[in-house]
Amino acid sequence: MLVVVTKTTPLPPVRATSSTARGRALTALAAAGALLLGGCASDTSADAGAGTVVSAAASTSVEEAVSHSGQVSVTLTAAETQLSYDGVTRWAMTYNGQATGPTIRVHPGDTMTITVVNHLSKPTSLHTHGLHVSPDQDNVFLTVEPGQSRTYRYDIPMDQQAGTYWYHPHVHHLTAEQVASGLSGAIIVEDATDTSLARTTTDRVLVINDPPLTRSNPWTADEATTSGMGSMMGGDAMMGNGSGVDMMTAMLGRSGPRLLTNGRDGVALTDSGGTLERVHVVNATASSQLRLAYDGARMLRLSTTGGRLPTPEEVSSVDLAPGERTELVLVPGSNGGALTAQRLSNEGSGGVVTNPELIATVAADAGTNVSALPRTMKADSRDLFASDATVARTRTITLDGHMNPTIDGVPFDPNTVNLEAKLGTVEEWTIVSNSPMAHPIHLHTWPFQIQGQQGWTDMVTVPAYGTHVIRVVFDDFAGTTVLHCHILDHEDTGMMNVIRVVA
Ligand SMILES: [Cu+2]
Repeated sequence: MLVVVTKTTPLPPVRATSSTARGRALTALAAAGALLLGGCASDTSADAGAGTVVSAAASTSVEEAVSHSGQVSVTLTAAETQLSYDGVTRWAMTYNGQATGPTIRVHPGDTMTITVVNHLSKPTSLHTHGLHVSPDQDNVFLTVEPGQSRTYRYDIPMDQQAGTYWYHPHVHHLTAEQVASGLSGAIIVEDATDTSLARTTTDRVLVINDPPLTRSNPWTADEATTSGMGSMMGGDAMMGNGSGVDMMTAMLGRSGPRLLTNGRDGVALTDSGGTLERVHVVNATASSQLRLAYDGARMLRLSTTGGRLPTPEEVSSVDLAPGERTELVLVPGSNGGALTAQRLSNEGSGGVVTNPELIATVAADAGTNVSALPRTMKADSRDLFASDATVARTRTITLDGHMNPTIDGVPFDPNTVNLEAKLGTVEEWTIVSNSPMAHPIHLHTWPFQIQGQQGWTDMVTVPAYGTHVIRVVFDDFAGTTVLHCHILDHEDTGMMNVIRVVA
């Protein structure tokens, strides 16, 4: 089996300098009080444990595994690690010792093989978020025990939409901790449109998370109450489920002091050689709704969370729930440009809770020739809401609860099937929220469409006391998997149901 791992073009960390775009952006952000640098890491020798100490140079780029002759094989070794950060180090859980797991690039029809080696002290597992693959292959009921390994094989179907997907652990009660601590990476599915785009764009992957910036794991039981992570209101009543966070954090979802991009305080996109800057963006946070904005000349969106749009569209901002992705072209102004993100509240009617945080700067000499982009892109043109569409079944799904949110009032039990659907049918779900929080609901395996919104997705964010109608096409694969809230502390406390699709 061919294994090709190459380093991508390194993305140097951003340093404030003069009147460059990055300096301008950092100055503006610092003035807004948004640069909440960790600053709590110092000597790390006592905390290194069995982890690997990596150098700053090694942590400044994301490795890539690219499929050749229809195959790609990757090993992901999960371990606790000390990463260089802000001149010192921070504790993290990593794949292969890197702040961001390797990017895996595949095509429809490829076979992707991933071996997870678990050097953590607790079980882990793997989920390929958004991929339309068999639930028997993307099996989230399996675990990889400490000291063990497991090899997952995924047959990417020919009808897999090109776009931005990602992988992360999915062990009940442990998902929030492991994802928030850094275990994730991007999967990019490429098709003929990518071949066309590659002629005129420089392709980057930006994995955004907000991990703890502490010397050791802040979610061990005796430290949780003083970590201050994710809890805007404090509180020290511990959850009884081993999640390692207080009740308020479990309710709001855990989040770190600032957003990191590929493990750093923003990255500089400086070496495009005059081509357009194209970025695949993954919201890999455990609970943070992001609002992306850009102050350069133009921002064009090529993909929604679930695949390509038929044509590039100009946007002024893009909202990404935790777990969602997008693909953007960033056209610089005369001084370049800065891509920023604000974190939105999950409570009530939402809204901004942080000032803009820097994600990436675009150099002023990057390409500006938007007319070089393909006018039409390969996209799945099916409209599940077309007037002549056939719906086999309708159901209402209710999101309940505040401190212990659930789906249809039933906490997760891996041995109980909560919903059963028939292979080859389309269902319409009205998802009604009786909850005072927004919940980004994710369905595995089968992509869907949201009424009133364009494009495909695998996630729908239902606002507090709001309703969304979605239509799901249960094609290609029978089997059993889950739907759940992607505020991962909600998933871990039971906001997850089992769905079985039968032939
Ligand atoms: Cu939720």
